[in-house]
Amino acid sequence: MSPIHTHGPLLRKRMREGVPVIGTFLKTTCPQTVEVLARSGLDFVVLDAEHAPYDIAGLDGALLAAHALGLPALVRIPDHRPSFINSCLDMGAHGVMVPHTRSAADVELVADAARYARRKRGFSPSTRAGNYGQIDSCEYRGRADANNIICCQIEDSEAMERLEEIAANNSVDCLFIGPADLGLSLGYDGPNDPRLGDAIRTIAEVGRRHGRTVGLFVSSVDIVPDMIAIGITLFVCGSDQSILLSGAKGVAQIMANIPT
Ligand code: 3PY
Ligand code: MG
Repeated sequence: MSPIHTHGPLLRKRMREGVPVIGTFLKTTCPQTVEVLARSGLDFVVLDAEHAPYDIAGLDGALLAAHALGLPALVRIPDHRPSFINSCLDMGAHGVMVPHTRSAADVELVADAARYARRKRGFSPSTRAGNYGQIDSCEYRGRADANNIICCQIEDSEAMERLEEIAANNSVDCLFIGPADLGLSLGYDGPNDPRLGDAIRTIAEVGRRHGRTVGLFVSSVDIVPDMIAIGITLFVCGSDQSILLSGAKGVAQIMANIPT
């Protein structure tokens, strides 16, 4: 059985059950970073093709490592192009994170590209996701539809206006809040503006009412318990780069503090 069918379903199942899960963004585009983080205990990683220089070959190498090691890996796509979504899922991504989802029509476009049952996604069984043809085609399509995760980012004022219609769309697995873009789009001053907190609570309430997992980007784990208390259960904390930098700064600081 292909690894996607053993690890992907587990993540989606845990999300649906409301079990808190945490991952990080990957911005360093080499497979070795995935290989190292597969040993970290993180629940998943998100390969950031929106804000890092991933090309298709970079994604393929990272997804190969994720598959081989059983680490669920989503791809944050740069835009909503169906061909890119299809490629990511063919290469074995466990799902896509969709930046700037502004309407139910946006969700529909992504779902058409991601779900075989809608009869618009291009089909090939000879992919990593299809276990290189070593699985019955019908069974593969059924499992892919059942297991792939669609995380829609809520990070625009238009998305706030259309939150109910986005959250009501059954193709959405997770409403993922992007606080930086959301604050910018709403015209707020910065991450500590209390109105941003209100917007996050609104998204959590609407998402939970429609039975969606609600996710949030956090730069540190300190606020995770408070966010779990309002129904947010999926977290992406920082990135490989921020984790590397904070570890290295800690090492440098220890040396700087030793009296000479
Ligand atoms: C944002 O904060 O805008 C994000 O997209 C974080 O993932
Ligand atoms: Mg964003």
